Amino acid sequence: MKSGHLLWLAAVLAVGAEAQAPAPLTRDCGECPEMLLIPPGEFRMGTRPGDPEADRATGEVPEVLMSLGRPFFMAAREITVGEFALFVEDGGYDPPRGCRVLSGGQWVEDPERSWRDPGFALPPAPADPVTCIDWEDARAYAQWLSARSGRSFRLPAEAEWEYVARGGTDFARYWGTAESRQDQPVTLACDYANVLDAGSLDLTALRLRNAACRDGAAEVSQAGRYQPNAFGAYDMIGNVREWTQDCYTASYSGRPRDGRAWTWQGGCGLKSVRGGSWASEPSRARAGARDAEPPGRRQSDLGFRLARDFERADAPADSASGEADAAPGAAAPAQP
Ligand SMILES: [Ca+2]
Repeated sequence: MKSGHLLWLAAVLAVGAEAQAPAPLTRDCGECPEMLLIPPGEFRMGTRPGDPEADRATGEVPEVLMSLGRPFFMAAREITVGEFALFVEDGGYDPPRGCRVLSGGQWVEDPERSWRDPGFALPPAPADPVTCIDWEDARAYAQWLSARSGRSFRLPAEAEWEYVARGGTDFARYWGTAESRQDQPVTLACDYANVLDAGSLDLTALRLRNAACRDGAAEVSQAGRYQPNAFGAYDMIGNVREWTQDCYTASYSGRPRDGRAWTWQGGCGLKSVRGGSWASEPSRARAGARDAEPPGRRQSDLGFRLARDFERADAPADSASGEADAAPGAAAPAQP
């Protein structure tokens, strides 16, 4: 990582995480996604009990204070069809056919659909987010990319995901509080996200509430097409739902408070899925909204993005000889 990135990190730490500025981008290999260097910080994970959109059934209420003590990297965009195709061509791995797709307003298993052909009106473009990817497919991609790049890519922890999705705000959506209620127009949504919009109802036949605006995409849209949040992350809300590392349980009680993923031995029946998609009604397209899927689920509105730790190798050579993996406090004094 460039030493300028560390100076940026030191500046962010000095003024606090509230003063959010776009995070610097780095790319670890030619095939690697652009990664944002996310500063450490505290945030409230979850939703206030009084929020009319809060879904008590998923455990997003009450909020819990999370303290992420280390910087980390989060992909600026969802992993695309083109990026995943490189893995399949090189990695000797190809997810089998069979994917849940929308048909007549219902999600149905279609044995012929796959990430190559998720059944959209138009064939998926290389720049579209990849879909019909289950949790193990996503993990296999991360392992392949790690071997290619020498860096340790992984799925984001659920807390990391929400921290980045909020972009330094505590709003339900990173574009602000205005017009964000489900029973009111959410016109800003279409500037920042591919959601279930007024133009997508005919094609999807979904009988759900929709954002009262038009985002120009009835199904998936090109990754990074809409405005990013304050960190510079695109499509954290909408486009495709995203896998996280975490096992899902409908409570935050007992969860690690330092941003680590919450998992347990023996695997888990459900994984936490975040962000909502092109097919999600407004109440599901929020930073605090939680969803859950079995790890083997492949569905045409479900994809992923990657994260990775801030590693020793990310510190410039003149500070890499210090203590263990570069903690922010140790990294800050580095000279350019
Ligand atoms: Ca849309």
